[in-house]
Amino acid sequence: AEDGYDLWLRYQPLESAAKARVAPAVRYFVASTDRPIIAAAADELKRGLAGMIGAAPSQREKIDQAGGILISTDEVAFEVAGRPSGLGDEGYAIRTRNVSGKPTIFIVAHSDVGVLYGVFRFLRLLQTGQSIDNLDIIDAPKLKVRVLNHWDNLDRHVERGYAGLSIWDWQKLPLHKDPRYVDYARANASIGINGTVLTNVNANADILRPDYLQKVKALAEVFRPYGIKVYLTARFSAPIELGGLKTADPLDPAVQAWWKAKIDEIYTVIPDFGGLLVKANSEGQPGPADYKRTHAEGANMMADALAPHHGILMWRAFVYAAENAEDRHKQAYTEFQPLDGEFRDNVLVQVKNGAIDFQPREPFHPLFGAMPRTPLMMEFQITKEYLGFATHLAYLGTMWEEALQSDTFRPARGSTVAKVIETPIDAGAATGMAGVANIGSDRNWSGSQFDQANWYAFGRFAWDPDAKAGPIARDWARMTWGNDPAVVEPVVGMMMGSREAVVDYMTPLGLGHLMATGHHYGPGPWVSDLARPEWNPVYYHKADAAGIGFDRTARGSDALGQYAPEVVEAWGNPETIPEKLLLWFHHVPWDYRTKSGRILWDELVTRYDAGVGAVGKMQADWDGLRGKVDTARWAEVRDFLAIQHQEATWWRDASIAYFQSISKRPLPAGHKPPA
Ligand code: GCW
Repeated sequence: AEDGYDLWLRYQPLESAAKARVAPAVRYFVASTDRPIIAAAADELKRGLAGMIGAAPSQREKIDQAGGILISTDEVAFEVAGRPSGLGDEGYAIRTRNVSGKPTIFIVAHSDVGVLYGVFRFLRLLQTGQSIDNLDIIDAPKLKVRVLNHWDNLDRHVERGYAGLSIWDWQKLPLHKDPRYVDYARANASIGINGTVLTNVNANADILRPDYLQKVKALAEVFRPYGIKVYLTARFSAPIELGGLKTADPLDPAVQAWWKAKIDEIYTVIPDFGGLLVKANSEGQPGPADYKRTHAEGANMMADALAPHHGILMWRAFVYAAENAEDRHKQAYTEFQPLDGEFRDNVLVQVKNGAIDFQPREPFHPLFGAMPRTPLMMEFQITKEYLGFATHLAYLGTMWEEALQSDTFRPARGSTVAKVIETPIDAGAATGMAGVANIGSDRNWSGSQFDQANWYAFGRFAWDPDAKAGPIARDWARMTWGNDPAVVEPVVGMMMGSREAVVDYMTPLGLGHLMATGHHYGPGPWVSDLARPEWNPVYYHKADAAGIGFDRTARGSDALGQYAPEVVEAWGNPETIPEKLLLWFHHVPWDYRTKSGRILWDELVTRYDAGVGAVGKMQADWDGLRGKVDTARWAEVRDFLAIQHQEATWWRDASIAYFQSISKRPLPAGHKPPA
C-alpha cells in the first residue's frame, strides 16, 4: 500500500533493463540459515530481490554455478574474498570473486550481524540503481553503541512524539508480539542501529518490575535476530519506589545491593541486555545530588552492578536546575567537566548536540573535547520537538553534519565533534550515538513521509559520524521515492534547504528557544511570565531598545569561555563569528551592519521572509512532482507543506510584529506586511 509503511525498504521493481542485467547475478545464495541472524539476512535478501527483480533467489548448499551470493563468516570464504581488513566486529565486505570460473558475490563478515549489515548494503545498491558488477566494498561502523532513545511512557503516550501512540503495546505483551516489531527491527538493522532504549528518560520505575521484564524479554527476542539489544531507562529513586528502601543514596550499601540484585535479575531474564540510561537531577528527576553525591558517584554505583554482565550505563549530561541562576548554556559543563576521569569504564556520558535543547540551530556543546578521559556519546533528537513537529518538512541531516563537523580545537585544530566521539578514550573503550526516536504507531511510523528520512539519516550518521548529509538524502530519496532523476533531484533539493528554512522563519541569526511554552509549537518570543526564568523566551533573545541577542562573551555570561581559546577568539568578536550564530553569543545594536550590508533589524526581517519564501519554493517543487509519485503520499506531503507555509508565515509575522514593538524601526523596503 502507498501509505509509507514500508519506509525505505520498499523494494520496488527495477526497470526492465536493470532487471535483465541483475537477475543472472543473483539466482541463488549459500548461507548457514540455521543461525537466526543469518536466517534474517537471507529472508531480507529474498524479500528484496523478489520485490526488485520479481524472483527470490533459491538457497543452495554450495557455489556450483554462476549467479551465486555467498553469505558467510567462514575462514574459507575470507580466503577467497582476499581477507579484507578493517572489518572489526560489525563491518562487512562485499566482493565479486570467481569460484571455479563462476562469478560469485561474497558478503563476508567476522560476525553474523556484520553479514546482515552487508546484505542490507547490497540491497541498497540495487535500490539506488547502482551497478553490482565487480563489487569491492568494505565498510564498518565507527561507533559501537548506535541506539534509539524512545521517550515512550508505559501508558503509550510518547513524550515529544508526533506519530501516534507508542508502538510498544505493553498490555498485550508478552503473549502478543505485534508483527510491527519485526519491521521495526528490520528498518533499524538496515541502517546499522544496534540498540534501542524502550522507555522514556523521564522514567517510571515500573518498567523494572518482574512482570514488565517479561514483556521486555519478549521484545528482546524479536530484536535479537537483527542484532538489536534492548536497554531501559532507570529511575534513580527506584530502590525507594520498588524496593521499599528509605533512600536512594548511591553510597548506601542497601541501595547498592538493591541495584545489584535488580540488575542481576534483568540479566537472568535477558542475558544480552544492553544496559541502562539515566536522566538524573534534571527537570525534576531524582538523582545523586538529592544526597549531595556527584553524577560520577551516582553513575558508578549503577555501572558497577552492570559491569559483570558487560552492560553499559548511559548517563545524560542534560542538566539545569531551577535554583541555579547561571546561564543555562553553562550548567552541564559546570557540573560535568570537573568529573572528567571519575566515571567507570562502562559509563558513557550522553551529551546533546547543543548546550540548551535541540534548537533549530545551536553551537556545538562545549563538553565535546573538554572531557578527554570520559567517553562522551552524542545525543541527537530525531523527533522534531522544536522544528514544527511532524508537519513541517525539515531534514535534519544537514543539522547533524554541521554539529559533527564543528571544530572543538581540543586537543588541537581538526578535532571535530565527530572525531571526539569516534575516538575511544583508550583501547576498547565504548563510543556511541543516541537518537531520540520519532517513531509511533502511525501507519507511516514517523508522522510524515519526510520524517522517515530523519530516522534513516540518524542511523547513517551513527554508523559514520563523518558522513555527509547530501548523499544520505539522495540514498533515502531513491529508496523512498524511486530512481527517476526528475523526482530525486527536486526531493533532495527540498531536503537540503529545508532545515535552514526552519531556522530562518523561527530563529534566524543565532536566536533560539523562542517557541511557545510547554508544547514548543509556534512562536512565543514575547513570553516572560513563567516561574523559571530560563523557560521564558525573553531570557534567550534579550531584545531591548538598544538591540537583540544574548551576550555570552566574557562581558556577559561567559558561556563562550567554556570553549577552546581558538573558538573564543573567533566567536568572541561579532565581526568574526559566523553570522548564523551571532545573536547566540552577542547582544547587537539594531543598526549593526551585517555581512549583507543591511542593518541588523533589516537583516532579521529579510531572514524571516527568506524562510517563508523557501517553504513556498518547496511547495512549487512538490507540485511539479504530481503524477510522478503515488497520489496518496504526494497528497499528504502537499497538505503538510501547506500547513508549514501557513505556520511559517505565522512565525514570521508574529515575530516581526513583536520585535518591531521593541526595535521601533520601520519595515525594510521589499518586505510585504501581512495581508
Ligand atoms: O527537550 C526537552 C524536552 C523534554 C525532555 C527533556 C530531556 C524527556 O522538552 O520533554 O524530557 O528535554 O531531554 O530530558
